[in-house]
Amino acid sequence: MNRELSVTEAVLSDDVAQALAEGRAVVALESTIFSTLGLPAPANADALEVCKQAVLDLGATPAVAAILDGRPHLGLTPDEEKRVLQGRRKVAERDLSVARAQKWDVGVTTVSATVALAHAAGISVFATGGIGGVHRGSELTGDISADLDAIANHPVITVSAGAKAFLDLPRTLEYLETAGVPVLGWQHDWFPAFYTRSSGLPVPHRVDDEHTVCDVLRYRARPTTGVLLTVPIPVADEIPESRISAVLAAAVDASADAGVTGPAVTPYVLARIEKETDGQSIPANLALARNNAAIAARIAVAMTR
Ligand code: PSU
Ligand code: MN
Repeated sequence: MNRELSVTEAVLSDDVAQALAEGRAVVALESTIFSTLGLPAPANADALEVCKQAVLDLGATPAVAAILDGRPHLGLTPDEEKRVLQGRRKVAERDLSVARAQKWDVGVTTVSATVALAHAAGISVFATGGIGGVHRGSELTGDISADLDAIANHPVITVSAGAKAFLDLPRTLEYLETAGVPVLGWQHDWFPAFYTRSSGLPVPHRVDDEHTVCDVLRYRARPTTGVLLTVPIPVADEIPESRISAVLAAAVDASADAGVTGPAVTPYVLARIEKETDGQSIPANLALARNNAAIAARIAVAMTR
C-alpha cells in the first residue's frame, strides 16, 4: 500500500519513537477519556497526569493517541496535550480517514481508533478506563461499540476495568466470545463492572501474572486477534453496587428519553452518572484508569523480556 495513504501511520513523539526503536516498553493510552467527553475539567487533566506517571513509574513510556491537524499522533508534547484536553470530536477507528481527509484540528481517539494506531506502530499493550460494548436495548437500537470488533481485529492487549457498567454486560461478553477475543480477569474471577469489582458474571479465564497475559497474545489463534484483560477497580475506590445500579439505569433511560444516539450516547450517559453520584464517579474513574495504566506497564515491560 502507498505509505502516503496509510491513515494509521502516526506521528511519534521523540520519546515514543526512541523507546520503540530500542525495543523498550511502550503503553498506548486513548484520549477520549482525557477530553471533556470522558471527564470534566480539571479531572481530565489529572487523569492524563496520573495515567502517564503510572506508566513511567514502572519503566515504560506512555504513548497518548490523538488526532492533531488531521494526523494521528502517539505521544504528545505539553502543548499538544493542552489541545487534546479540550478536544470535542470523538474519533473511532472508522473516523481516522475522515479526520485525515478533512484535516480535523483536534480529534480524541476511542478504544477502537487507539488499538488500530497502536497495532500500526508496533505497540502491543494499551490501557483505557472501560471499553465500549453492547448497549442495553441494543436489540432495538443496534448500538454495539466498534471497540469490540477493533479488539478482535488488532493484535493488542487492551487493559480495562471491564466494560462500562451501564452497558449490557452479558451480551458484551457473548459478543466477545463470538468475535474470538480471549477475555482474561486480572487476579480476579469476575468480569468487573467498572465502578464495582464484580458484575456477578464469571470472567472466562483468570490470570495471575503478566507473563501469562503476554503468552496469551503470543499464542493467539489468528494473526490479528487481540486480548481483553479486565482489571477490577481497587477495593478502596469502589462505588457500592447498591448506590450505582439505580443511577446507571436512570442515566440510560434519560439518554433514550432525550433521543441521544450514536457516538453521543456514551458521553451523555457518563455526564449523567457524574451528576447523579454528586461527582463520586470521577475519583472512581481516575483510580481505575491509573490502576489499569500501571498493570498495562507491567505487561509491556514483561513483553520486552
Ligand atoms: N469509558 C469511560 N469514558 C469514556 C469512554 C469509555 O469511562 O469516555 C470512551 C472510550 O473512548 C470508548 C468509547 O472507546 O467511550 C466508546 O464509545 P462508543 O460507545 O460510542 O463506542
Ligand atoms: Mn455506539
